[in-house]
Amino acid sequence: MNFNIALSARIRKSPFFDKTVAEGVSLFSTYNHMYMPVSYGDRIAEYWHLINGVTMWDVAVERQVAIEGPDAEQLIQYLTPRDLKKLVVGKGKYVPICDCRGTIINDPVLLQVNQDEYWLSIADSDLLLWARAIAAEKNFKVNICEPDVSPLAVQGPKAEAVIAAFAGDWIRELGYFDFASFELEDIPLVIARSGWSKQGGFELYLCDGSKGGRLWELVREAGQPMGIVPGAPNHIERMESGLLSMGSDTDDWTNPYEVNLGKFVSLSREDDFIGKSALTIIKKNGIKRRFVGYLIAGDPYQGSSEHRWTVLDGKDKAGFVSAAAWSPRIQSNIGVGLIDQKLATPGSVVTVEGTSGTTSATVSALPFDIPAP
Ligand code: THG
Repeated sequence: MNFNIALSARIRKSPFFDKTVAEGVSLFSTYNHMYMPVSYGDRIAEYWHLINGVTMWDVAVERQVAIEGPDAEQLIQYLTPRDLKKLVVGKGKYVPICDCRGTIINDPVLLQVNQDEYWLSIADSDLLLWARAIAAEKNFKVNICEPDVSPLAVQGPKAEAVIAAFAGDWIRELGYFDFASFELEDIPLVIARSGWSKQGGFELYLCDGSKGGRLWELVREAGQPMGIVPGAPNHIERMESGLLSMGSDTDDWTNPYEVNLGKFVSLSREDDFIGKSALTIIKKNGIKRRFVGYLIAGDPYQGSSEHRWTVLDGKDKAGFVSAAAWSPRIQSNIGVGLIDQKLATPGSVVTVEGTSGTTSATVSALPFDIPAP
């Protein structure tokens, strides 16, 4: 292929953009109408840094939808099937959001930052438009905006040492998904123990975009002794860990039960929420597809997951592979995707029509089993 994607004002830039360019970012995707760094040239090397060391990621594309006002809690509860009665300031929650058909339209991390103020740290869809429309139609008293907040993730087994080096040892006590405010020099941050990997780590929510460059430098310096390198959400590790990539793995009919998020749907709630009646019927009838892993035969796959690959059961279409890559720890090509429920049992053998030809694949549970090194 011999083309580029045009840089235009319509596609927004992160406060860390100039730093990522200076660091040699070589591959962008788009996400929430922004450039999103996905590699600095060697995604396998970045994978190993994430598994064994520590990496820093510009994930400012995880935009915040801030909802504040007297009806903020009510709106949030109406937006998500998850029961948030026990939510408190300082504890984050993963809150899938569905439309009235029970289709997942976003899977944000929710932070209650104050009594009447919530941030939805969103995946790639225009949740702000949805939330504003729902709030207006329901006459909820809320303000909804996209604040100047941009997450920087520090992920990997050595991430805690990096964050402690500049923020202090108190961060070691932060529980999973817990967060607190912090000032680094004069840079306002929210520090959370979270991130889109299963290797452990933190997210620094930068609350003043003009200080992005300085924050990048400070984290880079603090991480020097631990060998920090720039990286990005890693497609190999996320597949191994079974983390959902909304929009890649989901389509216009994907419900939470299909993608192993049924535990976040509380049909027993007394109050109504968007999608409740659809999800009740889906639960009663049982799901027809399931999100699974695939162990895919063939030489190490080097390409990108530009399209979904068709999965066949004999001659019949049985599902798709939404992303695939070579896993250095499993020593096989792996993929994830939705498959007919009758084939979702680990061990089922199917055919995959991949970019480089037709091959066989074995269905695997998620997360994948990682052999001991
Ligand atoms: N961090 C922040 N915002 C985000 C993401 C993030 N917004 C977009 C995207 N990622 C949202 N998607 C996910 C998907 C999975 C998880 C977090 C965000 C996740 N899941 C854990 C799991 O599946 O094991 C924990 C779920 C739980 O038990 O609560 O971490 O990464 N700020």
